[in-house]
Amino acid sequence: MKLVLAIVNNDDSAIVSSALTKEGFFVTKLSTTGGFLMVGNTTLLIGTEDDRVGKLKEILGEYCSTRTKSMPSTDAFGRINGPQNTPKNVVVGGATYFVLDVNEFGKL
Ligand code: 2BA
Repeated sequence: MKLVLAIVNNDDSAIVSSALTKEGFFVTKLSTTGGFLMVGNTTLLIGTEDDRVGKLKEILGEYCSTRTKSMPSTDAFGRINGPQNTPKNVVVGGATYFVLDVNEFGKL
């Protein structure tokens, strides 16, 4: 069994969660914040069988699109990011995911 952590854009989280549950995946949504842009995103926790990870990634790819976001003027520690008044953009997502081995899974 695997635990997939998928960090997705807030705007995609509802549609991707519905698509996952419709395909029989069990999903937990966490409200999270990216450390770089310091804006909200959504982390999905999905426990699933090894042979379903491919299908899961397919759904993430289908429903999570990339976006260009403006960089904040200061970083997570309040330091100034480059010269002031110089707008910088970064490409964010689709989905960033981690696949972890699960030692034990249960429901009591
Ligand atoms: P943020 O940390 O807010 O990062 C937003 C975007 O800013 C990133 O998009 C990337 O394009 C850029 N970025 C982040 N850190 C950077 C750095 N140290 N130097 C230069 N550019 C940087 P994504 O890579 O698509 O990441 C989207 C969100 O996924 C991130 O939001 C973070 O919440 C999460 N994430 C991405 N990689 C991660 C990792 N290795 N570990 C934990 N969380 C990660």
